[in-house]
Amino acid sequence: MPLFQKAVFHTTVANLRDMPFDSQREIAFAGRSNAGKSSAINTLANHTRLAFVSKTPGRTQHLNYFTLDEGKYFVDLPGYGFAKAPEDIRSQWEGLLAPYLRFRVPLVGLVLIMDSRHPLTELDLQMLGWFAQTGKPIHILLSKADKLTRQEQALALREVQGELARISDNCTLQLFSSLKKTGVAEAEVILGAWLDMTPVQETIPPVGLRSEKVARPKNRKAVGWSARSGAKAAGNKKPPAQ
Ligand SMILES: Nc1nc2c(ncn2[C@@H]2O[C@H](COP(=O)(O)OP(=O)(O)OP(=O)(O)O)[C@@H](O)[C@H]2O)c(=O)[nH]1
Ligand SMILES: [Mg+2]
Repeated sequence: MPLFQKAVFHTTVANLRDMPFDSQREIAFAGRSNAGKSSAINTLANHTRLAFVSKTPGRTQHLNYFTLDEGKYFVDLPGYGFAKAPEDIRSQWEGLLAPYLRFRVPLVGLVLIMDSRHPLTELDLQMLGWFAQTGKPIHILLSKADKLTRQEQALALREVQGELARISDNCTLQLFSSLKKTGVAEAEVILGAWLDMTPVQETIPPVGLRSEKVARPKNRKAVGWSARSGAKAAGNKKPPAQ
């Protein structure tokens, strides 16, 4: 089961004073408008319409909180780089985003989404350099990887990795596609560790028991214990009293 499958929408925040007070750990998703932030949240949550996705850039306007587990959140941020009036951009950045990213105590790390076809734009570099000063980690998703060939993907990874090495030593990187749902397990490892959430391991029955099930005669009921072979498999336990 995907680690963030339980995600549900919690609240939209337009003022710092309205931040959820019970948050212990949260991860913010930032990046250019249209880079695929909301889509990435939906993909990680294995959900189609949790965060609002749109072809029109600039649709996510405030901070959208999604509860993952008690006191743990993903936060979808408004994108940057979409032409709005300069005074709107400044007031949103100075009044909400900058203080949030700089001072929010439960914020444990930033996921920076960059379109794998146009990574490291001027604004991405500004964001990277600026957030790196908090000392908190950054995980980069090179999004829309489905639009690149394998060769181009490898090249994009290598090039961005090279640039990052010069900017920050607290930064990790991977390819991601919401369309193809690739990169989810890789992201879960990093984000799960930040949030102190561990993937639930599915219990796979021992090989012997699986083959026994296949070999079971058709007319025998599927019970957990069988007198002939089950005692051994069940650790020599007696069958429950009838
Ligand atoms: N091919 C492809 N398209 C994608 C992928 N991820 C997102 N898109 C598309 O890109 C567009 C923007 O996606 P959003 O998730 O809304 O982007 P956003 O970064 O949240 O955008 P803003 O909220 O405007 O900042 C939509 O049309 C998505 O369907 C992907 O992995 N592959
Ligand atoms: Mg969005």
